[in-house]
Amino acid sequence: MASASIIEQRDNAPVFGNYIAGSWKASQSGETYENRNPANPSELIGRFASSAKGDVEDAVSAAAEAAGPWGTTSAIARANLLYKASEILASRVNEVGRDLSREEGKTLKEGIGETTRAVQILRYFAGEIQQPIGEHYPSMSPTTFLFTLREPIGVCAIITPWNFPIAIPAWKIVPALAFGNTVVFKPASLTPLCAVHLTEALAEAGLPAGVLNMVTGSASAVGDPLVTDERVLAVSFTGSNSVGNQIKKMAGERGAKVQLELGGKNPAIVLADADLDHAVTQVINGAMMSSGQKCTATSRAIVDRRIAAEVTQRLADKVGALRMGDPLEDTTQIGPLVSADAAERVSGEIDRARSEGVALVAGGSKPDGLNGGHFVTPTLFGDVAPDSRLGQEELFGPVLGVITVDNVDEAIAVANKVRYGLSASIFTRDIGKALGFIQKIQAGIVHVNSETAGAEPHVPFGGYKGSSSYSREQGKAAREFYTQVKTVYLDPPPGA
Ligand code: UN1
Repeated sequence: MASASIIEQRDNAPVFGNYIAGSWKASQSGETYENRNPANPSELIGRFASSAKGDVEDAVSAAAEAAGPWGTTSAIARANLLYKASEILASRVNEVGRDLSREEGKTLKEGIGETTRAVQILRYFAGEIQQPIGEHYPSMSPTTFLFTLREPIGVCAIITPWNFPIAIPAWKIVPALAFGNTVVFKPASLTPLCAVHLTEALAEAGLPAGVLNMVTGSASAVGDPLVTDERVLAVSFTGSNSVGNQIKKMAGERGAKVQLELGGKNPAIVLADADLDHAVTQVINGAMMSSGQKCTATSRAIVDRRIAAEVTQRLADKVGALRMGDPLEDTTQIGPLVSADAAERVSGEIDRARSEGVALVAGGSKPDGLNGGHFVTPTLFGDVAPDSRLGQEELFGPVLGVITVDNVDEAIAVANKVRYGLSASIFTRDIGKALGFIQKIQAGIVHVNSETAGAEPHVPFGGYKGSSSYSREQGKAAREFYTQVKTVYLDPPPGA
């Protein structure tokens, strides 16, 4: 870690500042909050600025001031800078991946993998920004040169969740900057260290002061003043539906452009002709990796009745064999949940399902030992009713429910009967059934014979129905959100 972001050492732990107008500084109040390792809460990772309205105003002022010059910088210069940031971050992948694992709790392998994804996003947009940014049209008039341009919007607010603490900030911030916008970044308060790493890589690559500003703190103290500031013209948010809907109201009401990525209740359909070994492995990966804390996680296995007993047994064997422990250990497959609150909430949902009589097949017990970390045992429920709470509500934890159906049509109907529509999988060897599923499933991301989670950086990402706000992120889709179109009618002066 370069030391610029550390503004002091207190009781042997670093204190990190906000990044505003090109410098790292304490919050105006000087207050900080603690960031602890969820696998071992006695480990204090650091203290971070507890910011409020005044800090947000400073950050927005800096971003507003930088917007003009940055928006007119050559795209090639912006591309070079992003590429340089990719190289800086690439040189730190192991260190940043480890910090990701320490503050979020996913395994080291996943932490390094996610950091590598952020590097890839920087590389991608360094190239993408060099692609055409307009179109040339024929005109009704033979002398008119009629074309479009894409221009930046201005100051963007980027509000990100803790579950992908470097990839999601990267896939929002990098295209925002690439297309000439300036940014005020409010990372999740549970994972500010990854936000610092990303901000540092961009700052060290030579980003001019004010182009990217990072303000840490709580949703109410930082998020609210940010989304209501009239100078913020676009807001991109990933997180819960309840917060997303508030943001939509607050920012949408005053005319800002708003992009929301929200929850999921993602199904994996397993048909009787599927390769069961493969299907079961993929379903478990989709449900349990990162302790199920992905909006793309599989939370419903919708299984053909003829193979339901066998699939449930195989899933149970795999769930029971998952090695839970310190995410920094090589052998660990499942780390803790991100916080005590998260672990308590998910355990509460498991207890509630049990008390409602849902069949517990594996897990469900409370782990002990493990340094007092916020662990929840991977859990499998059988015979889940599609309309029950477990069949409908996003749990955001290592919990999978098996739903039994009679045929592929019923499977798709059940899969669609939730308010979400982010990702969905089907496991089958039957091309006709796979094609039918692709056509009928209400989901923004569709997998045939692979797990519901995962997102390559160069293709659109987003959901149907309550999972998203119709806009898409990443790849070419990102430019739709981070630019506005200007249509130009260029005519020669009379007589020319
Ligand atoms: C992935 O599945 O790798 O918050 C990415 C989330 C999603 C990103 C998922 N927006 O979980």
